[in-house]
Amino acid sequence: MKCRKCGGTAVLELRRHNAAFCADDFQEFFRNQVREAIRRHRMFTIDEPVLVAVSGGKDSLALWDVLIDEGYRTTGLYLDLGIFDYSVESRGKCEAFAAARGVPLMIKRVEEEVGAPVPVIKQVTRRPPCSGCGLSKRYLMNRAALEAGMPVVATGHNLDDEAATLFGSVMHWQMDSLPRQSPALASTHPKLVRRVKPLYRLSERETAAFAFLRRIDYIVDECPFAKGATSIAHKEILNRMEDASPGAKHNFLFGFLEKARPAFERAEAVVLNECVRCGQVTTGTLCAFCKLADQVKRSV
Ligand code: Q46
Ligand code: ZN
Repeated sequence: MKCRKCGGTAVLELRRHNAAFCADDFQEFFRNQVREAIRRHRMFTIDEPVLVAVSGGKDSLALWDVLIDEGYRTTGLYLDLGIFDYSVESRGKCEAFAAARGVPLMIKRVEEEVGAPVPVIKQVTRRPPCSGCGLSKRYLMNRAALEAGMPVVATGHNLDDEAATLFGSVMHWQMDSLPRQSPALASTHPKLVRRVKPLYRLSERETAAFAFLRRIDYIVDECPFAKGATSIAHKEILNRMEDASPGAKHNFLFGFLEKARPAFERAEAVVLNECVRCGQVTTGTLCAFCKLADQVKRSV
């Protein structure tokens, strides 16, 4: 196998691009995909500070690595979910990465912010752990960015994540999630920062290869609650389709973004209010995060 760029020995074959690359040219390919994502969706400019949400996994640390090397002014945000050893280890990876690269890392503990860690929230709400966890993460990312005066939060969602989310939304025809499925969500309220996903053009396998080649020390174990998640089942289905027909995932996601998504955008915009308690954005009067915190407070 030869590198498409330089003709040297290739280390990675990308079937969906019908190409193979050597280590150096693969890294350049990877960076180019991130640059293209940022440019195409006007995610942020070189003058804007970017809050990078990091979990300690390969995707978010690979993203942070690229953005630092591209010269962006980044701050990491690690949300400590209080999920046993997984959180202890993943926090350690983020702290070590930030220290080695000399970049600031902000840490917020869900236990402090909501009143209990994710495993307790799961018990209190009797809902799947990812439900309270996801809600808390979205809320805290936005609030942390606002408080720090940063206009944008970048997350490490990759092509596989995005395709699996889209698959799940389509399976249940979730009409409110479909228009929000985008690599870049604009700020629609002064208290909502932009949310962007600069890795949406890159597969999980590609971010793993990049993290390996860059010698990024990341947490390999998944969150223990990820096991039963439907998103994993959706990823498996999509992987089988990808094996049979390379590019299937890409076509599914990009076809939606380019052709179908506009049709799902709601005619009338949702009215956004400020939560009477915390002032963050909600469609009601008390936001879902404050309701969750109340529920936790009553039970622990
Ligand atoms: S951390 Fe939280 Fe994920 Fe764990 S509990 Fe679910 S949402 S799986 S990305
Ligand atoms: Zn609130």
